[in-house]
Amino acid sequence: TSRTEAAGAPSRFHGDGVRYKAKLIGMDPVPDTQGEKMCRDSMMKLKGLEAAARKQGKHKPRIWLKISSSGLKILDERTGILVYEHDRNRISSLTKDEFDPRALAYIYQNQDAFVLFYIKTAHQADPVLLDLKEICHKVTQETSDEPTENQV
Ligand code: I3P
Repeated sequence: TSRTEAAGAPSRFHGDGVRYKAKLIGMDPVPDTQGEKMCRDSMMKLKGLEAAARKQGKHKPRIWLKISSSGLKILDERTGILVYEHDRNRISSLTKDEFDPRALAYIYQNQDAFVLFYIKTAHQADPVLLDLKEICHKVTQETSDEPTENQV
């Protein structure tokens, strides 16, 4: 018998975790960790910048998203170089793009600064969002419940 994910074992996120192909639409400093309108405005601004860049023949950087139990890593697709490492404890405001089923955004807190990361996934954004929700949700569980060290 195998322990399934349905039984609560987050095994797919162990070690390197799961990997998705994506592109980085852009990043934007924001004033807070959350705010629906703030996120929407920021995403709209970045979409505008993306369109302007495309008119100049520029392409969005291609990346790998690696989602593991520690958080999210953004790697350059071609070189594999780690570009950003985002601790799951500092990720907030996971946002679905209501106009684009292949896009998502989140806010990362670094010291006193907050930055919105806007990402275009190669396929549907939903499974990626669910994975991100899952690893970020563990934070809430672990801080509010008893330690779960024996969980495999
Ligand atoms: C491309 C097309 C792709 C887009 C790509 C564009 O334009 O819109 O869908 O990739 O963006 O260049 P064209 O059809 O004129 O070649 P995404 O769907 O992933 O955004 P990119 O150049 O930033 O990769």
